[in-house]
Amino acid sequence: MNSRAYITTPIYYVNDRPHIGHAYTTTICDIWARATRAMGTDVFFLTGTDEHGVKVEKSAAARGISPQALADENAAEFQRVLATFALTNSDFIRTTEPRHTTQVQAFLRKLVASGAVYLGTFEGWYDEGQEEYHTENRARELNYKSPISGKPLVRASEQNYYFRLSAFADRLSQHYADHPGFVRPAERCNEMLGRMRDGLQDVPITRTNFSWGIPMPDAPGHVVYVWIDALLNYVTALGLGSDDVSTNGRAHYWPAQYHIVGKEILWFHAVIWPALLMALELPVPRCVYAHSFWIADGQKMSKSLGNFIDLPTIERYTTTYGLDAWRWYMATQGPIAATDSDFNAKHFHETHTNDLVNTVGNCPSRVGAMIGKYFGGILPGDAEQGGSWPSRCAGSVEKWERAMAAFDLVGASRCAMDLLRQVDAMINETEPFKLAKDPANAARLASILNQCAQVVRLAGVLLEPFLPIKGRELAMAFGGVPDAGTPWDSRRTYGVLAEGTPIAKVALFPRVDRPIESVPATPA
Ligand code: ME8
Repeated sequence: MNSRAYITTPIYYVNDRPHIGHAYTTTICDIWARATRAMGTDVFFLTGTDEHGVKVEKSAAARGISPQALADENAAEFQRVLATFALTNSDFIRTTEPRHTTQVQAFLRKLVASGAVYLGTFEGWYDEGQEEYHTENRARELNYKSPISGKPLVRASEQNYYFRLSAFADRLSQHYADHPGFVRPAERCNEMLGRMRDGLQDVPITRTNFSWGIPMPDAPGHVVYVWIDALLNYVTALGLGSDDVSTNGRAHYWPAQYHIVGKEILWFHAVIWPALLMALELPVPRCVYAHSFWIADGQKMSKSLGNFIDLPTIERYTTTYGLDAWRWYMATQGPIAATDSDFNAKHFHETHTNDLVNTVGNCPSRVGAMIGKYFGGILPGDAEQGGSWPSRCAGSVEKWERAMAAFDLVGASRCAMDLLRQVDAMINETEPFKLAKDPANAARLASILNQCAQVVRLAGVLLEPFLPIKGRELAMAFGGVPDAGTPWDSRRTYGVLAEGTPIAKVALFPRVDRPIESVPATPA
């Protein structure tokens, strides 16, 4: 892992209220950011809001307010969500901020100057809801309907500025060939390669039919297409590449290690964005990672069905189960791979009970209770020096580190859980409560409980990015929280708890009696 890393979420549209999808992507980025920071990397984690475009203009008009007022209102709502979910983003960018708009204009001037952007006429199949054009082939594949809203694609033509995407076909293919992990998961990469084989057409990047956007420099009446404006957020936030804007000392974070996006916006990130960067002579991101979708009780979530898991619904879960349980469900049961995940109250409840109550909660509580009972809450010494644990733990930690680096959050979570399950197994096999009956076993008992405590502490370190609140409670109970500056090398190692360390009993995850009843969301 590099000494610094940059991870981004998509910037969310302000014409919509935050829902599980936004909370999901931001939460998985947060887990990665926390884990990667813990490993000693300087992480810049960016999220924000996408505030321009005809959809925002229309939603604002429908409410009789200005687009800026709508953007302000909903951007505030998105920022409130970050606070509620304890997300550790380094910055929040809004595309209506001058630091963004002036740099977007500077980038467009460069693109015009280099010939990558030109004025021309375009005709194609347009998805009005998504503000996206499709090629003839793709439109046919889609049955001339929007894959998102199901509404018919319309034939549209405009005189516009175009980005010469076609000129980058070879360089893009070469990049994919040279960097097999550029787009992940592999299923999504193949999908992009397939679509690229259909041919790349130049992309209109300005609009003249509305005004809520960044004015195209030196082209009165043209505003920058919202997608081009939006993609550039990833570099404007770092103050990158523009001569007219003073740098903000963040340029060294580029290129991004991970752009995490939903699969529906992968084309923009995996094809148009790298081509734009090539045109701007900037390095391309290392990995664009596209997760799949949450669906709700077996049904696609959609605005028209009104079944989005919205903030009030999410808050019922965080109030009942706690924020960490929410994060755990997002990270371990979510659509991080190529298939969609069903959000379901019963499944949430079972995951909470099995993983958190019965394992993450129960194991440390057992260990703490026995150290309390047999050693007065003070960690006894271990004459066996950990037995096989130090090497087993080192193996698990390495696996966790590799999984995290690869954005395999599920794999990383399993490494931590496995350690706790192994502790449970050791307790079940060695039966310390029986050993305790005979003083002749005192040394063996001390070793077992010392080893259990060491592993529990270590598992807590590996769990903390997922469960920041409970992870901290666990660390407090098992030896106290190390200084924020404690190097990863010592935190990741078996056996750092010294004999004599106070160990407290903890009850991290109280049982919840029954699942939350699924309340059908009220139609929007
Ligand atoms: O597309 N399951 O913004 P957006 C999981 N502004 N994730 C979901 C989801 C679901 N059911 N629904 C949405 C935009 N998401 C543009 C992006 S980036 C330069 C511009 C998540 O508000 C997922 O990350 O529609 C998806 O890509 C994103 O929300 C779309 O958010």
